Amino acid sequence: LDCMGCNVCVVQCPTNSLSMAPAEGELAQQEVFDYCVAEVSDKPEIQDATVKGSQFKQPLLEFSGACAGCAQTAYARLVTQLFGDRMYISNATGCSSIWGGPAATSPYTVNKEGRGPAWANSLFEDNAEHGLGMLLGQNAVREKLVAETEQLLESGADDALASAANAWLDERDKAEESKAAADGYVAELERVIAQGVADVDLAKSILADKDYLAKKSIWIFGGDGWAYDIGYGGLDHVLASGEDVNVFVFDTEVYSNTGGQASKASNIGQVAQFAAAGKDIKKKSLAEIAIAYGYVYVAQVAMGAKPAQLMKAITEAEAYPGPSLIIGYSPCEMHAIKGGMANCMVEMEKAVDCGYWNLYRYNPAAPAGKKFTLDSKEPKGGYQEFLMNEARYSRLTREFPGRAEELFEQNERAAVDRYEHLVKLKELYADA
Ligand SMILES: Cc1ncc(C[n+]2csc(CCOP(=O)(O)OP(=O)(O)O)c2C)c(N)n1
Repeated sequence: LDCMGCNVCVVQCPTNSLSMAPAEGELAQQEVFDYCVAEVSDKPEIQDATVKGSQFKQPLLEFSGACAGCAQTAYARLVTQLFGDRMYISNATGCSSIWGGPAATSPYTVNKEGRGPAWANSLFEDNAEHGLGMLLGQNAVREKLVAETEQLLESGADDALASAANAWLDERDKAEESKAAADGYVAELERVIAQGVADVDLAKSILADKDYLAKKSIWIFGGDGWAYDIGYGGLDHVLASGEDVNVFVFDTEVYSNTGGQASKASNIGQVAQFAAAGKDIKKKSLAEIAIAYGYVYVAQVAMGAKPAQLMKAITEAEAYPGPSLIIGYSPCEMHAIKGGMANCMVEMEKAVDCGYWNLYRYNPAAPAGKKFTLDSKEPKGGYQEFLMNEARYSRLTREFPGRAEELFEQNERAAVDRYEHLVKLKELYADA
């Protein structure tokens, strides 16, 4: 009933098993669907962080008001499948704050235990700082919980409480282990309060903050206008802080939500507002600026091109105990792709194949010689065809044909240089 009709599932299905049909004829299926949602249990044994295994996990982002075929929601949904039950999201103003927080309803939801992403939007210009604040606030509460737990142990806890409290102290910074340890500790706290067999006031005070016992996953979401331009100073500050936050940039190469203004992520020859005759300077390499810190996890990904690389990037970023930045290529309505947004994922693959977009990961936690991985292959050609497949470029050939030829050539040359540069980086980091 909530299908947007984008057709992406039909285009992407590896076994061509799907087709679109008018909803009216399918309503009899609704009962089956409702039964499945309510009654079919989770199957943890087939769930993992692979492309396939992740899709057996419950998405905690459901029906948003995004444009049909939007790439942003596909990325965000996947992140909620992996970490949604312990996830905090700080969302920059932009498309993702509009489809992510339409106010009257919320597309973010909870699992059967009532756990789901906690979400808030501050401002366009201070989203990274807002996300860092979410982490620092939690750290303060958790430090208080540690101090109170130590006090509780000193004040005389029975064996069962002491073992649950110590288990939580030991496991509290491990994502999965801390969940079970927190549940065990909460059960013991409730028992000693009911039986009056420990410092009840202290136990109640710990229980009041029980939501903070399990380790959380902090995510900072936003578009390229936020990350490359208006929120950049704050983003840089937060990445430099060394704190354990994860940033996901939905890179549509344009300010999508306000009608398509050029950003520093826009590319040469791309037509956008404030670049009506095609942008004449190249895209900023936000990823490389972040890599220069040396202690920031950085990845460039494109779901439709190499989903396995995307899975690695998301899991490595989340596991890295410092700041992480993932930049996801996000085809958008604004690109006016031939055939429409049903081709969203196909277009990502084309972008990577021709070298318009490159896939790589920089992992500070990897051993020396293995920190930088170039995940995309040498470009296969077809660069100009790729540009001509999108009206954000092709329209320039009608409006300013001479300039179009010149700028598109520059765009391709910049891509060739960029790939050569990435190969050099690979060699450089192989020795570092
Ligand atoms: C300081 C400030 N300037 C401008 C705006 C208006 N504004 C809201 S969203 C947005 C565009 C966001 O673009 P981007 O970050 O690329 O995200 P997208 O919509 O493309 O996902 C703008 C300009 C604002 N909210 N605050």
